[in-house]
Amino acid sequence: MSDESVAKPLVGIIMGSQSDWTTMKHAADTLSALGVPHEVRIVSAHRTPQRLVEYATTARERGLKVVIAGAGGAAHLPGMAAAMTPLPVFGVPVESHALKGMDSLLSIVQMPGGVPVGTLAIGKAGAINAALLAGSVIALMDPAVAEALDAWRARQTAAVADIPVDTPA
Ligand code: RP5
Repeated sequence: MSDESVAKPLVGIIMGSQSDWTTMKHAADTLSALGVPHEVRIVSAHRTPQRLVEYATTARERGLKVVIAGAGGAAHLPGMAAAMTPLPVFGVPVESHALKGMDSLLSIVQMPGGVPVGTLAIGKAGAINAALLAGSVIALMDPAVAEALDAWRARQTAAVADIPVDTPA
């Protein structure tokens, strides 16, 4: 289930740039694997500030339950989104070229008390985990998603070998 064409989206994935999509696609793919309807948008805190205002201030009334926001560099998107919606916001620091995502991480994680952003790891792992956390929130009210999450974890466990093997250098 990939987008709003199938069901009303419960999770909104936003990102600051097209260049963030290779990272944020992992969040979308993970939500699809869990059967969580979601939407994906490019919303830049700096380049499209009015689009961000519109998106964040209408997110709850449009039926979204969680927002996942990915950005890199001076990554204000998750924090600004959190400032304008009461929904849980999970922030994904995208790996920047100059500083390898440390700038993104620190920009997202150091929110002032009172405006929370649940900050994940830099890059792909953070995008996947943001989607799993969003899935956990949706699972509180949707038994099918709870079952999908259990199955996802069981598959992950089953995929771990007992003994390591040599791999080509
Ligand atoms: C941020 O600036 C975006 O989230 C992106 O990670 C970074 C670079 O954007 P581009 O210059 O590649 O569009 O706003």
